[in-house]
Amino acid sequence: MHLVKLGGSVITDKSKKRTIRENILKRLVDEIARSEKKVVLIHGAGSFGHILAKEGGLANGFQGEWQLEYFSKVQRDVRELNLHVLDALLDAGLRPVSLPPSMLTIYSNGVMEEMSKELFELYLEIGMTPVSFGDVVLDKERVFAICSGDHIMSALSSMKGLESAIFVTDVDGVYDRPPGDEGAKLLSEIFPDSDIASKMLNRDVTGGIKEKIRRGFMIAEKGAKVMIVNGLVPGRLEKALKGEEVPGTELRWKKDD
Ligand code: IP8
Repeated sequence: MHLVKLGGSVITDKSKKRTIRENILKRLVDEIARSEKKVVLIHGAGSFGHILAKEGGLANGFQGEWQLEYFSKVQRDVRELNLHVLDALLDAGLRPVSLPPSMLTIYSNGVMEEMSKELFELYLEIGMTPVSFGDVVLDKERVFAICSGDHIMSALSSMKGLESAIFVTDVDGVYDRPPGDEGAKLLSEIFPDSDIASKMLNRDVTGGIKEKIRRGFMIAEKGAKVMIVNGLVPGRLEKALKGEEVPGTELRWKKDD
């Protein structure tokens, strides 16, 4: 089976509140269906979560009662996005089932305590497509926390029979220098001790790609193939799922495996 995370910046327009990129979502979901692979699908929150979560300061936990309204609204909005994803999957002939993190996990000081893999495994076994997504969840110390899709990816990395984990983003992968710079080269693979990985993992870069790389290596350590691919280019996700060569970056745990 395969874990696929559709990034929020791919399936939504991140700059406009609650705006879906309908055609891209539809195409990516069709690619999953055409691959005929067993997939657990995770999606990010994009403009259905991040804008309001930031306004409500939800990432830092409880500071005042006023934030609870934001907690509710963001939970509501990411469910709306989830319904769009479920509809797209149904249209593609798959049988999705939604597994919201707020009902599967609890956090402690911003860290996920545990997430049951059993439900995901059982739904897959009966031929359904489990779908989970970035959400706002309860936190024992901070009252609430943001559970990102990347957290869910690594939490599910010990699922039975995991072959690959694919992070679908709006870039080709990891570059040897900022992608806008002249001569920047796409790296086809990186290792935890690569120069670029340590640069990415230090504080100088934004949370998004850094967290993906950190989580990606956690999954690679367990033995699955981990890829970052560009979801804006048609066909790449389908090929990656089928194990075919695609431009992108593989996150490898060791040089000799
Ligand atoms: O888009 C974030 O999930 P992500 C979830 O996977 C919220 O990072 C509610 C902002």
